Amino acid sequence: MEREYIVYEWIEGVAKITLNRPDVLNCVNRPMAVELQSALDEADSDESVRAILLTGAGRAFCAGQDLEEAVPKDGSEPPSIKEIVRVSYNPIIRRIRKIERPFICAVNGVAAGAGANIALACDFVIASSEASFIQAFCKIGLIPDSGGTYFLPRLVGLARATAMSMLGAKISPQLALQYGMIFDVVPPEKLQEKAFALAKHLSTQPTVGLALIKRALNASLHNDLESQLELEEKLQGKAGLTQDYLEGVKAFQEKRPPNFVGQ
Ligand code: T3D
Repeated sequence: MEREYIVYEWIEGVAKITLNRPDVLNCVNRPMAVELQSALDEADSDESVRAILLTGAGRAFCAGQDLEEAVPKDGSEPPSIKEIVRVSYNPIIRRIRKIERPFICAVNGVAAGAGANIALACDFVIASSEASFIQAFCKIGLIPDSGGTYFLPRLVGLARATAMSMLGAKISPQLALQYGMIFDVVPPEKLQEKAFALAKHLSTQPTVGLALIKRALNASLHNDLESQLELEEKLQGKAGLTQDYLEGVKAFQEKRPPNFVGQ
């Protein structure tokens, strides 16, 4: 698929996906949402992709929904907001959680509205020290979508999730780190290097094992202990059948670094 608003690159086993509408802070219009969904599908269907890195071009990560598209200035009929959420955002969030590869989000600048919540749905969020997170929805009469009302309270607790959602304040990456919302904060000039190094590292790890960890952690967000213990038993059984498990144990016994093949 030809893509205008998304750059897709395969780099040493890592699919790097860049949101690319820098003039409007990478805000998401319908074509961009379609292209992002197709880029995620391309990464998912490529077995040589063992980690996925998401970032933004220019000074922002993503300013959420394109408000020019949501409410056209020329007075033409706006698309239904419910429909935008259904066809643009929900499929992106589902893919980020269901695609069983580690997702690393390099938040290079402001992440607002759906842009913030696309980042928070990823497995690792590394932010530039000049980035920010804004649950901007309340400022225009909307509610956090793109999984915001699901992930935020689980990441930071109900009190902080409520404050962020109802006040829409700009959250610094340092505060986000302190709250447990993100994984790391790095200087802006180091962001892409550090995020790629993490993605590259993950791409050399036991890919099936990491996929099963993601599946177990997804389920833990709603399971009780008994169900989770049963799931762990089942998934550990699968992990123990992989080539990489045998290689990991063998490498340990032979006192050498493992060579994981991702199977
Ligand atoms: O249909 C639906 O609405 C349902 C889906 C909802 C999901 C959502 O994401 S709702 C939330 C939508 N996003 C926002 O409300 C954020 C809007 N943007 C901002 O508040 C600010 O731009 C930022 C705080 C993110 C950054 O501020 P600043 O001062 O660094 O930049 P700026 O000057 O405001 O923006 C630069 C340009 O990007 C500017 O265009 P211009 O004046 O240079 O031609 C601005 O209009 C444009 N831009 C930024 N965000 C959006 C946008 N254009 C359209 N839509 C945007 N979301």
